[in-house]
Amino acid sequence: MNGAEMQRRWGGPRPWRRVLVYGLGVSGRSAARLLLETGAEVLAVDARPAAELDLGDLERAAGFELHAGGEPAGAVAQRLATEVEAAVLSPGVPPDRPLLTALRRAGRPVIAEVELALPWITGPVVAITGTNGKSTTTELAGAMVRAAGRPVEVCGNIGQPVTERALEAGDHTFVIELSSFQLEAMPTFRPRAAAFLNLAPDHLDRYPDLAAYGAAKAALFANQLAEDLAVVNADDPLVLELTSRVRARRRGFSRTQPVADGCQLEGETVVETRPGAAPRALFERHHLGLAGAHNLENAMAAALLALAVGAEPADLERALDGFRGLPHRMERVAEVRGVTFYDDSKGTNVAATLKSLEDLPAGAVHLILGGLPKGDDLAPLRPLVSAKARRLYLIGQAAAAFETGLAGTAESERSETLERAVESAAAHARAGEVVLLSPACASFDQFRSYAHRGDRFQELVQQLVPGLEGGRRG
Ligand code: UMA
Repeated sequence: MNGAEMQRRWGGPRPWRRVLVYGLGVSGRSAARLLLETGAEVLAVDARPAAELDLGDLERAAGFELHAGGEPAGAVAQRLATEVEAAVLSPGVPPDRPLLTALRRAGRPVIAEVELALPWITGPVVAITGTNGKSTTTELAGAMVRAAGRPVEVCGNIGQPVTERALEAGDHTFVIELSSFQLEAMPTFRPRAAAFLNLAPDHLDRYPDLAAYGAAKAALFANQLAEDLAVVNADDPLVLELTSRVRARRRGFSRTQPVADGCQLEGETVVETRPGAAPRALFERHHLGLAGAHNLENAMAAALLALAVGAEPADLERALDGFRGLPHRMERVAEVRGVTFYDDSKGTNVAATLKSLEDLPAGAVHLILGGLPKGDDLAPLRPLVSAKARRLYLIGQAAAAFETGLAGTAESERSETLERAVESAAAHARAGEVVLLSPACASFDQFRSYAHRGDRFQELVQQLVPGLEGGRRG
């Protein structure tokens, strides 16, 4: 990239010559690579010791200086704070780290990895946030834009750093999943179309309350103008309240009520409504192969986003036909002697577990709950657990809290481990019933991630299959 091109892309006071990259997970490593590409020097900080970091080619890159094993203090911290012109922080790094606070006080920008990527993106940008359903909606919107014949990059919190895709394919349509952590440090982000799917208690270990968490998400719309689009869940009063003053055109989606501008369910058809125009059918519900009311909402939001960047109704149906869902989200693992096993390990908060229970048969669910608590109130679970669950299997650090919080709703046992929970649920479940792992908790007390927990669940279920069918085979 030549100097003029770089200046055009960076704009303003950029490019920076020396930048702090805080956190060297997937986002930090990708941000460091982009910065080195621009000719900047990268001073990188990570709490983990160097031996635990997976730096690859960065380790020997010219202009890369590593400070591993904790945030530097004293003279080194002083040097970093005075030398760097800006900092890029990874989503998992709390923004109040002393070094970052010092930089902000000195007037240096502290930005998210996604913000760093923006000058490289010349194609249309679609963004998705919300407590639950983000990844499914992001994948669906990406599939719909792809079905319309446009080259698409699906990235962000879904697992692929935006800086990586922006460097390689900045002129494609970007469909970006954003967490509240990322949105906290994106001062110039202005998506062409953006969706806020829902808001429920989550990450209350990082935010003081739901209002602060919601406000971080609503920042998605802060820079939009009247010609942009804000897609909101018309059935979620918190989302409506947080977006009541957006400048963009606000379009709603609803499963339960008519909306003036957006889309609604009429019988089995999702219909688009526009002020002053005749309604038009977008897609028939049966094209969506995913179970759950929440997945219909996700598909409605994805449709409104995709329409905003050039998709047509026929593209939406084609994309839905080919969409199989994401791993660990109400993933059907096996059916054995009439018992269906679902892996919903991504159900890491109370609201997600509620959505997953909603469509399951009454009194027939063997529900595996627990893990690392996130501070959610368990009371909202009580009515649906009473209605749907036949038996509860409680695991991890949260087992005792669930036992107390859900007392009297359904028979329960302290299985403690996932292994014992699966074994016991398989023994208790009868034909027509369901075994569901939807823990309403984070996984880090017993697993590396929700994916690790889900993979282990699937392994355990597969081991049980021959046993349930009559006699274990190995
Ligand atoms: N670190 C520090 N100091 C700290 C905290 C972390 O140095 O105080 C270091 C860690 O030692 C580690 C690095 O920072 O080396 C990890 O950074 P990170 O936690 O930001 O993880 P990444 O690997 O960069 O992944 C992040 C997102 N992770 C989080 O938000 C926690 C990924 O979302 C995302 O896919 C990826 O960027 C690409 O955008 C994961 C997630 O759990 C899936 N997201 C949460 C969610 O969906 O609920 C928000």
